[in-house]
Amino acid sequence: MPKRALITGISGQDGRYLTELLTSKGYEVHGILPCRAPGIGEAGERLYYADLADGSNLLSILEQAQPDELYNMAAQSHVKLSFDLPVYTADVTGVGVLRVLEAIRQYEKRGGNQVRFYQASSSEMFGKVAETPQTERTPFHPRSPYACAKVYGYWQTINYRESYGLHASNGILFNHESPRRGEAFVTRKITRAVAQIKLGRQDKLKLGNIDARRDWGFAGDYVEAMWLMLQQSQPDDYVIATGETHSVREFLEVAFGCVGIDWQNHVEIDPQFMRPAEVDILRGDASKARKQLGWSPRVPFEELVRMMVEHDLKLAMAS
Ligand code: F7E
Repeated sequence: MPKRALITGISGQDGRYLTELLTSKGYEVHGILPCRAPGIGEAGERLYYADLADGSNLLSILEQAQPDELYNMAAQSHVKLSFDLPVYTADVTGVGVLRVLEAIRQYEKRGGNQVRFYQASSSEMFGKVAETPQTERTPFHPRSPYACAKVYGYWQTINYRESYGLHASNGILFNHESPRRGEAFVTRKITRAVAQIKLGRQDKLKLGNIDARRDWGFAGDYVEAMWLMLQQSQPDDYVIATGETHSVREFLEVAFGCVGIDWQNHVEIDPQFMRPAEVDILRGDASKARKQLGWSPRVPFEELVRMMVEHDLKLAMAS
C-alpha cells in the first residue's frame, strides 16, 4: 500500500513542491486548502476544504485521509501583513498549529494510525538575532505578530511530542524562494519587476528596507529536508538554511544584472513597505541537518535569482 501524506496549505509554494516530491516517491497525496486554487488537484491529489482558523473538520479529514505523515504548511505567512492582521495571524499561524496537533491526538486516541507531524517553523523566530549564524540552540526574539505566532506553534509542537509522544518535528526554515514564490515577497516582487522593466512596460520598482539581509535558498531543495525529517525514527528540530547571507540590495544587483540593467535607475524607496520592526540579518547554520539527515542545499544564490528572472521574463513575454 502506498504511504499517505496530508499537506495543509497545499496550494502554496512549498505545498506544490512537496506534492511533486511525494508523488515522485509513490505517495498518495491529500491536501487541505481554504478555497479552490488553479492547478491544484491536477497531480491526482485528494483535496479537502478547511481553514486552520476553524478546526471543526480536521478530525474528520484525518479519518478520511488516514495519513502516515502530515505536513503543516498552512499559515498567514506574510510578515508585513501580520502587523495589520495580528489577531488573525495569531489564530491561523499560531493556534492553527494547536488545532492540527489536537486533531492528531484525538485521531490516534480513537484508534487511528500513527501520524508523523512536520511543523513549518521559521527563521523569523530568531528576529533580533542573539548570534550569527543561528542554530537550533539560538534563543528566539520574534519581531512581528507572525514571528510570535510561529514561536507559539514551535513550542506546541514540542509540547505534543513531550506530553503525548507524538512524532512531531520542527523545520526551522530560512527564506526559500522559487518561480512559484508569492508576488508579495521581496524576491518575486523584484524578479517580476525586472521582467516588466526589461520589456519596457514598467519604469519604477518601489521597495522598503533594501539593507535587510536574508539567507535565501531554493524551495525545491527545502521540501526534501521536510520529508527527511519525517523519515527519522526519532522526531527532532532542524535549522534548514544555506549558510550564506545577502542583502536585498545584492539581490537587486544580481536580478537586474541578469538582463543588463542598472537597478539604481529604477528602484525607489517607499516607506509604505517598511515594517514597524525589522529583522536585520539572518544566516542559518544547517550543520545538524547535514549530519543527521544528510541534507544539503543544491541551488546557489546566483542560480536561484537567475532561475526566477528567467521564469518571469518568459511569463511576461507570453502575456
Ligand atoms: O522580506 C525586505 C523586508 O517579505 C524579506 C516569509 O516566507 O521568510 C519570509 O519572510 C526582506 C525583509 O520575507 C520589500 O523588509 C524590502 O527584510 O520577502 P519578505 P520575510 O519577511 O523575510 C520567512 C522565513 C518566513 O517564514 C515568512 O513566512 O525584504 N523588503 N522591500 C521587502 N519585503 C517585501 N515583502 N516587500 C518589499 O517591497
